[in-house]
Amino acid sequence: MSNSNIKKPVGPRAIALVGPYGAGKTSLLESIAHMTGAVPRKGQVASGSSLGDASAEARARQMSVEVNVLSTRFLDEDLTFLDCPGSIEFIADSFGVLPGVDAAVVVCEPEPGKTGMLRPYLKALADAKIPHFIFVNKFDKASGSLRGLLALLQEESETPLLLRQIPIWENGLATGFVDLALERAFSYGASDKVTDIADLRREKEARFQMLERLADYDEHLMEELLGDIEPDPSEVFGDLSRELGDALVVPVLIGSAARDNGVLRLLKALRHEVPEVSKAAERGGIKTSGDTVVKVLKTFHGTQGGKLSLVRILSGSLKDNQVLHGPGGDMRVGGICTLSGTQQSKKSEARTGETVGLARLDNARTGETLSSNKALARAAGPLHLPPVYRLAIEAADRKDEVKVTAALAKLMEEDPSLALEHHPDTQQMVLAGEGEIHLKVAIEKLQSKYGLKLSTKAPQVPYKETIRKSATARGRHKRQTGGHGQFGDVVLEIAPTPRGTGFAFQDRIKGGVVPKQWIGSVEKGVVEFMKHGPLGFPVVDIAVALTDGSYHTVDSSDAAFQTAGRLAMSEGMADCAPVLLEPVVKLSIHVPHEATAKVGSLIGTRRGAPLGFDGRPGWRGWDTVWAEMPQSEVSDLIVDLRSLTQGVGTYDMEFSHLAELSGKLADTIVANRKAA
Ligand SMILES: Nc1nc2c(ncn2[C@@H]2O[C@H](COP(=O)(O)OP(=O)(O)OP(=O)(O)O)[C@@H](O)[C@H]2O)c(=O)[nH]1
Ligand SMILES: [Mg+2]
Repeated sequence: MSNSNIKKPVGPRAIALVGPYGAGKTSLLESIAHMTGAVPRKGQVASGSSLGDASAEARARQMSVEVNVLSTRFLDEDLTFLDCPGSIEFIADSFGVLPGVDAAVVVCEPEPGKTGMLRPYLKALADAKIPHFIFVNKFDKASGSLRGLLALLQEESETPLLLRQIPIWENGLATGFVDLALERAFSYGASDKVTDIADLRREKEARFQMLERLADYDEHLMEELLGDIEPDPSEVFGDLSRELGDALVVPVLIGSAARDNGVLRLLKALRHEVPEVSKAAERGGIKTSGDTVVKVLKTFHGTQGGKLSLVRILSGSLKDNQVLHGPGGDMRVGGICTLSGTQQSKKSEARTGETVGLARLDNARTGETLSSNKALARAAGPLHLPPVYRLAIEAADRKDEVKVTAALAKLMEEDPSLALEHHPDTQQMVLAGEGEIHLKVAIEKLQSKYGLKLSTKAPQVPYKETIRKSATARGRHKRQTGGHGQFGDVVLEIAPTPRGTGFAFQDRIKGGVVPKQWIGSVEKGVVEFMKHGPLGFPVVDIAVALTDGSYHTVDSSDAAFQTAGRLAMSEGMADCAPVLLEPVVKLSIHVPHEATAKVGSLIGTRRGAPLGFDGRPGWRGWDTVWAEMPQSEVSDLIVDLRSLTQGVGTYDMEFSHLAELSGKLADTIVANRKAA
């Protein structure tokens, strides 16, 4: 083969392993650790012995719940792998890591029914023009045609796929593969040993297709193909790295992480073809210069309170104790380390391209760009990941409340897709995030890391109430106790107003029967009453007029008129035909087109009203369905939506309006409120 395979070592590179849940990313990380000598013995996810997923929460579920880091050396180069969790509920970690890597490997299974799960990852990578491969893992279990799978994968990728390898089948099992760029066959087994290409015709055909695709972006190669001229290997390898580097094509490789099959070839492809860090810097709008520029990819909080920021050095170098400027302020680096699983190796400096942990960057947040040059510091971009699941939380022990708030702040720093919401009506503290497991893991971490226990329940829906009829009522407050008495007397007219008008108070007193200085007191009493109407909920959309009353020169007071106002309301509202109001939200539901009809029926079963649908902009083969739905029906909507869509369906929501609710459902809500 030509000397195109012999290349000068380049600077340290960072590669993300992303892709759907359970595809084998952490197993691939393990295989890479094993093959590059980073671990003495290969571990397994299933037996809880893998380098990644070391936390109690990950081990218990045998799934990744946050990014695993492995810095290792392959031949003469430094590579850092960032193994991201695949569950859609933890996708924030992938979004955090991707802006700082040189390339990503999208790991998937050879299952035609699961290709739709790749879309969120392929879309994010294509949008950001991040070079990426697809590694079809679990090929030890593959059957059926790779071509068929490729066609389905292509539907999920805006960027053309480029099949780099074809399997060698024996008795329905893949026993090796032909690398179409090298034109060599490898049989699976210890380090993929070279064998003969058995089916030359099939190889030639597949190779020609690969070259044709490359030639789409290389006129010279196209001319050669048209003229039946065999291109020089250096031209082919040159195109492979250039077109990967510009994210024009997505090379597809196959293998099995569990058996180390195809992993060596993957490593070699990464080594030869992944661009240097300057390309990632350029994507982030950073000109390489002497200035130190780092991107924060992830934030970890240790049990001992130590904060570690995982950063990629996009430009310049870094020394311990160096000062970095960030949007949150200046900070001094309080320790540098390389990471390999849970192991941290301290060092005093790091160079361009390295991915390292930095201690004590108190003012740094995930997504930010920090620099030695103040002018280059940048805030984190927005995370476009609306919460879709919520739980009301409470410290199991009341005296832990302050600690819980502090610990939650740390969890939210580690994971920007977690949020804490406080609703003024319900007075609940609500944890919002990407799904049930996401929140469960957060709550378990609170216990395992900080020893704090929480109790959880479904959040209350902020119902309100209003009235359907008008009424007039008198409130007379009179008390004679020893010295000073209390006296206030008012007549109120209560009337319904149109939806959304809130509350209006009118003073129609004539002849000073209620003196000016007590009018405000009456209104205060009315407002106080409105916090809990006859059904138990805040009252809205009413007008109250103060029409009459009387006072006492000695005994009348602010407090007495407030009480009188409250009394009149309590009398009058009962006669006003109170009715429950439930919040209705407007949903934009995003799903693959195949699921659109099913979403229509889902909306129906949840008392929703469909408002139409259209293609989702920028998402080929997806629709956005608009609907109105009572907020109470949305609480676990994501669960159904995901089961209809291989987990990729999602929604945005915004408050729309309050709608009257009566009948059995309303009676139950009111009864539950009274019992609470
Ligand atoms: N047969 C077979 N099984 C594999 C292979 N690679 C991984 N697995 C199994 O697939 C399961 C999931 O593997 P993981 O490595 O945890 O997958 P992951 O992509 O990291 O999963 P998440 O991080 O939860 O998204 C485990 O039970 C692995 O043993 C493979 O090459 N062949
Ligand atoms: Mg994993």
